[in-house]
Amino acid sequence: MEKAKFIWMDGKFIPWDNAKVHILSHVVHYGTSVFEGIRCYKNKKGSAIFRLENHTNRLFDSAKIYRMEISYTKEEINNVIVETIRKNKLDACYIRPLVYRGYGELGVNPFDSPVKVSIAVWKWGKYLGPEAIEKGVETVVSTWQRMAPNTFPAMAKAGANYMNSQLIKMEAILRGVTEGIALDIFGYVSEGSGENFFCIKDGVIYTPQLGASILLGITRHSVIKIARDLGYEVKEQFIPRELLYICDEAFFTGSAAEITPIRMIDKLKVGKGERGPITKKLQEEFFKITAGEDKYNWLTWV
Ligand code: PPE
Repeated sequence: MEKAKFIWMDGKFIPWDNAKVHILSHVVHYGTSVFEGIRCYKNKKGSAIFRLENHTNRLFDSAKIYRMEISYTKEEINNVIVETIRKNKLDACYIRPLVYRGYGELGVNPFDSPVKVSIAVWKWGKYLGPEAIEKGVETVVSTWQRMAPNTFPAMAKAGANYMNSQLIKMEAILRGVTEGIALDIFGYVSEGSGENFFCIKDGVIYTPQLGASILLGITRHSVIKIARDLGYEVKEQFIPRELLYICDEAFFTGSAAEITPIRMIDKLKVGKGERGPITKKLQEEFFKITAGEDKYNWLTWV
């Protein structure tokens, strides 16, 4: 990864190479963390963070589920994020706020380990490869499913959830493709290892609903809003696996992935095997906003 200069840790800016935690920190042993991934875009008007408040709200929600009390307000976190970007003199970057249990006691009980906060920023290019946004990616349906309801809460963006994501991602790579599409334990489509999933059939846009073991993505929400405002019908519902094989278009959404078309699923072409027209239209509208046309008030200027 490309280093930046400073990482904010519990109130102080620490030089990148010194930003360390103790090996006996609770998080290292038990995955005790919640985090966010946010993009800051450079455009003609300056540098703009995409949907900062929504990300901070989700960070606090994730922390609440895991009973981690953050000793800063949302407003303070938002301000520190802006300050961290400025301090690193970055314009376009990826932002990673992390809340975790640090060094205190070991043993599963987390309550005796302090809740710590860090904010890092760095340059991050296209998540699924440099050509993915135009050409799309090849995928497989993963043999690994997303976590069952009432096991790991999917709505919390918790570090430990990403062990499941890693199984999905490793399998995809070993099967020679970019990303895996995971089903939920009932066999319905859920999401990618680090992205939400959408597909389009006969002009209708489908995406798995809340409860399908998905992270409630902020890009997902943005795309649903953009699509409905363009006049498309968007259905949040159970998606049977076979829709993957007969849909006209499909794409992933995420802060890192933005809107990435899917051109192949299980060696079958999605539509013509290239980015579809509605996907392209949604990308155009999305990137207009990140380029500074802030019609929904989604940008925070650095
Ligand atoms: N599902 C999962 C499992 C997920 O990790 C992400 C984001 C999304 C959906 C989309 O959510 P949103 O970013 O709010 O639209 N994944 C983050 C981390 C990726 C990583 O490799 O790290 C991200 O995109 O920042």
